[in-house]
Amino acid sequence: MKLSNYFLPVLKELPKEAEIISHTLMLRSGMCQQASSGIYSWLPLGKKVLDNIEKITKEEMNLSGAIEILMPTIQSADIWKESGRYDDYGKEMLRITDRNKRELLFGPTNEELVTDIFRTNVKSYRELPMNLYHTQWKFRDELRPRFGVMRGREFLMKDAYSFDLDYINSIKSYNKMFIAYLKLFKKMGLKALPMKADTGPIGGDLSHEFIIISNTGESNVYFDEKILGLEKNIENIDYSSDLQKIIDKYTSCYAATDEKHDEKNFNGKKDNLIKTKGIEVGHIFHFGQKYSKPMNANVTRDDGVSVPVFMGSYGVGVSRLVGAIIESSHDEKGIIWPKQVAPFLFNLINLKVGDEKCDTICDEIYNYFLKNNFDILFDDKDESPGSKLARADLIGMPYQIIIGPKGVKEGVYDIKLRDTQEIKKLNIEQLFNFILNI
Ligand code: P5A
Repeated sequence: MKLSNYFLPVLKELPKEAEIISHTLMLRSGMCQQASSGIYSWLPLGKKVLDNIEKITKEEMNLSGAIEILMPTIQSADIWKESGRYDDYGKEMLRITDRNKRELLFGPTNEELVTDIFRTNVKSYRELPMNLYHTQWKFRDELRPRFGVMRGREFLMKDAYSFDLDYINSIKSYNKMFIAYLKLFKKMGLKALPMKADTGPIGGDLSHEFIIISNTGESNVYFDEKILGLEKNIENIDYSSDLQKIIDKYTSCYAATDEKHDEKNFNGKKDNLIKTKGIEVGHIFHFGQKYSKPMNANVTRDDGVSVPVFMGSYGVGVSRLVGAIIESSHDEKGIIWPKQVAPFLFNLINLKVGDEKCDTICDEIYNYFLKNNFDILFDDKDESPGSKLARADLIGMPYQIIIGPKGVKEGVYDIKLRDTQEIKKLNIEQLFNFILNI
């Protein structure tokens, strides 16, 4: 993609409305724009990151055996009245009446709707276990939308819902999602720690939040530092192995959010208890028959008896993650994208547009990328080298290929690694090899 043909509305000034660095950097690098309080339009760079996060989440859901569906954003109030949550949800729920005076709502979550889909279609224990998921926009009329996409009113969530015949099997499904979450956050280049959490309006007897440690996080968290060293090779864990053993390692290590924290339950060395702040990027729940009972989502057992299914639900904050990743990966110059979610891996920068030799070599490199199907952002704008380099650091692609008259003369080109600032000097052949080996 040539920058001259792209839409990257970078801001020169510091946006006044931003309170935290990720919000500032998202606005400055032209990733998103506020449409109204807590509601954002996603501009091309932001949309690419959102898609990358969604893709990683989907891939792991599919590997875990979950099946993708797509439910609508608008739901009927009737099913929420059946579950009993219509009144409980209060002012956070955006309620709508259509032209026929039917009560609708913009879904804040989908337990009721997925239970309705399940009960209409599944009648026998033979079809279990089942896990249905989708990635869809939610609306919660938050009292204090803030920090940009981190606490929005409209936000993108991946939500999965498990269905099992009994308690024991539903815990197995919960465990599977527990592992899937550890894996998918790692695939995004993040360390998310599972912590005992409050179940809030979703309900149930068991829940874990997945927390990224960050000073700007809204949650106070407490954990035994041992948890940081657990399961270093989580990506190698097979879903068919004994997951309970791994879960036990985590749950026996103290880690709790504010609501669940009780110093009496921490029996490690006092110095090992870390008190800090974090960002909740995922939350998993086990709530058994809370929805299936009132909504009559029953299956027949092998002895012919009909029983309400056991359920859990599992959420990843896809749009929140865009901000959360920036919170945990930036410096004073701008964003440092982890490779796994970067909008482009490479940023090719022509420092002297109009110089015949610089233009020729840049075209050669750019065409090489196109030929090999690599995504690259090519800064071909006729601007000062200083502002081009500052913009490259701000938007934060992992590799900058910097082409200027001096390098062209010597036949060596600079590749700058955004995270360490290291500069490699490579000739054209070495450069092409470097690209192919990433
Ligand atoms: C789990 C899936 C649920 O809604 N029902 C379906 C369950 N859980 S949750 O904890 O309420 O939300 C799941 C994740 O969504 C993100 N999130 C938000 N992101 C941005 N702005 C918000 N206002 C917001 N609220 C929740 C969080 O990452 C949360 O873990």
